Order: sequence, then structure tokens, then C-alpha cells
Amino acid sequence: TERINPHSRPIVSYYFPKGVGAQHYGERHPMKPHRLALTNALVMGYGLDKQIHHIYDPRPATQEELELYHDRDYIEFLSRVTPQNQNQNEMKSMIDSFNCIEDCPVFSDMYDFCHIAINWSGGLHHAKRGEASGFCYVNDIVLAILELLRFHPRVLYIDIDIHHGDGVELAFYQSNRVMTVSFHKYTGDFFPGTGKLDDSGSGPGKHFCINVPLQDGIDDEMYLTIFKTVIDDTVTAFRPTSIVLQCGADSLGCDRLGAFNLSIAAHGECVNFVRKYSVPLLVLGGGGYTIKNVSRCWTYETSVLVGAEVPDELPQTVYDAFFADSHWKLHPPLTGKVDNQNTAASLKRITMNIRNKLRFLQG
Ligand code: ZLS
Ligand code: CA
Ligand code: ZN
Repeated sequence: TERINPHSRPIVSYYFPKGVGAQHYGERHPMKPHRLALTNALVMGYGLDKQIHHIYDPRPATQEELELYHDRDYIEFLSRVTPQNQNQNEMKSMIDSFNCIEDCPVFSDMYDFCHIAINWSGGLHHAKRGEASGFCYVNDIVLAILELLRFHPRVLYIDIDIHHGDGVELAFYQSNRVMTVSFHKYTGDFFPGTGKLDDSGSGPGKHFCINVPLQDGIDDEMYLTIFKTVIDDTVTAFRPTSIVLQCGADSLGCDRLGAFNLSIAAHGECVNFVRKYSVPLLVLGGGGYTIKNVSRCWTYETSVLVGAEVPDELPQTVYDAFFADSHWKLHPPLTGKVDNQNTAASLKRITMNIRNKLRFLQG
């Protein structure tokens, strides 16, 4: 949303790069860009496009724009590597050094996919300035925040993907103009392994980084309590002039890679809570690996952001077969699959620790 008019609904811009839904990481890969085609079909099917002020098919970012954050040799490599040339000796060593293996395979039109700097299909929070990581090649979030910093004194970044937003945290770890807040599963072996409570920034950025480490199975009530408390305290202390919200949908119950127990309603309530600050807001996607639920979630959140109510009955689309499981409803039951390992006491401890840290920001 670009600007909030107090007397009417917010002005909303929606980015859908044509063709992004046809991109493919490879047969067994859990990241499926097809979820964006499903999302767009539902958004259009509900007629939400009629309530959106601007719909953009964004142009690809230029090499120059990508180099505002990324290393030139990494971007040059990304623009040249293809499935056809990846076995040449010279390419092989570069593929290794830029980490384009396993999680981040080389696939066709990969460079076109990464060009897209700011849009719903973004939220790729793991990419580093010089290498790929965790399904992410280009860090569209860092690039977007760098652009916002040209006009905004203070940018708040909020990340509700189940994975730690490590790439964005690292980029702004020493900055007091960008505050990063990530909610994530934090246990010994869960990717990427970073994001402990005590990591809170360094140099001028000390206390401008917040991590909320959570355990498996967190439910709607606990998540919303800790989310609202931490975000309210942060907004009060930091007074952001714009907010970037990464909405990874792998924090939903029943996700193929995730282990939380959130409903689509609760995930959307986080979005609504942030929207109510009436600060310019950039909303991005991210993870999400049970694609029928990812598309439901982001469709619902589109409706929340435009301030429209949509019926629970899904509209008819060419993707109807994906949604037969719970009789074409927007809000299927997703909870109850994983035991909740969080306790009221463990969450209270985290909340208090963060509240104490935020005191250093005042004045
Ligand atoms: O936040 O856990 C890892 C790294 C490994 C284990 C998996 N192997 C393949 C590589 C080494 C330690 N990676 C995670 C990355 C999760 C990225 C989340 C991105 C985001 O949601 C934002 C978009 C991971 N979890 C699961 C997989 N990788 C994974 C599962 C299955 C496969 C197939 C394709 C590829 C290789 C075999 C793959 C990855
Ligand atoms: Ca996160
Ligand atoms: Zn994730």
C-alpha cells in the first residue's frame, strides 16, 4: 500500500510478473513458483483486482540495479549460467563457489526469475550479496529496503516466514535506520541455523535487530500474542516511516517443510495488525510449500490489504482440482498436526527480554 487515505480504503498496488508461475526449480524441488499462478487465479476469481488501484507486470531489474547490493561477479555468473552450460569445467567451479547446488539449483530462465526486484513473488530473504542460499538467488527484500532508504529515514522489516530472515538481517546488521524482526523456528538443525534471541545487531545497529526464536507446533493464540506484543513494542520504540512485511506461508499448519500450526485467519491477522499502523507498507511472499494453502493464504491477505471481505466459498478457476480437499473453501482446518512445544512461560521470557532491549532505543 502506498499511502493511507483516512477517509477511504488504502491505495493498493499489486505486482504480478507474467510468466513467473511457469518457472520451475526442477522435479523434486519443494519451491514451486506455480503457487503464484494459483494465487493470481483466486485473486482474480474473487474480483479483488477491481478493488486494487494499480496492477503492475514489473519490468526486470537491470544488472546495475541488482549490483546496488549484490557482487558484480555473482550477478554476472547468474546471468550466464544455464542448464546447458552448467557442466563445462569453467562453470562447474563457479556453480560451487556461488552455492548454486541442491537448495539453489541452476534452472532455465533462472536469471529472469531473479531479476524481479519487488513484488508478491518476492520475499526471498536468504540470498547473500555474493551467493545463493535456501532457494533464494537475489535478495529482492534488501534491494527494496535500499530503495526505501532513499526516501525514508527508518524502515521496519518484519518476517513471519518459519525460517530465519538471515540475509536481510545480515545486510542491515550494522544499521540503525533498518530494524529487522524475524519470527522463526529455532532448533539446532533447522535451516539456516541462525536467529537466536541474543543476536541483536552490532556497531551503530546494536539493538536494531530482533529475533523471536520459537519451537514446533505454535498455535494461533500464542503466535498472535507474541507477534502483537513484540511488533507493538517495536513500532513504539523505533517509529518506522515505512514497513516491509515478508509473509512466508510455510508458518501455516500442514506445510511440507514447516512445523507450526497457524491457520490462514491468524496469518492474515498478522498482516491486518501491521496494516493498521497506516504506515506505507510493502508486502512480500516468501516460503510456503503446500501450495494449495499458500495460494489460499496470499489470496486472503490480498483481501485483507484492500479491505474487502470475501466469502469462504472459493471462486471457480482452472485450478479447481487443487482445492477439492476441503470442498473449495478459503479457510480449511490446518491445525492439530504437530504438538505445541512452546509454553506461556517460554514466550513470556522472550517477550520480556525483547522489551528490555528496546529500552535502549528510546531517547
Ligand atoms: O525461507 O536444510 C537445508 C540444507 C541442507 C539439507 C537439504 N539439502 C538438499 C541441502 C543441505 C542443509 N536447506 C533447506 C532450505 C530451506 C529454504 C527455505 C526458504 C524460505 O522458505 C524462503 C523462500 C531445505 N529444506 C528442505 C530442503 N532444503 C529440500 C528438500 C528437498 C529437496 C530436493 C530438491 C532439493 C534437493 C532435493 C531439496 C531441498
Ligand atoms: Ca522468519
Ligand atoms: Zn521459509
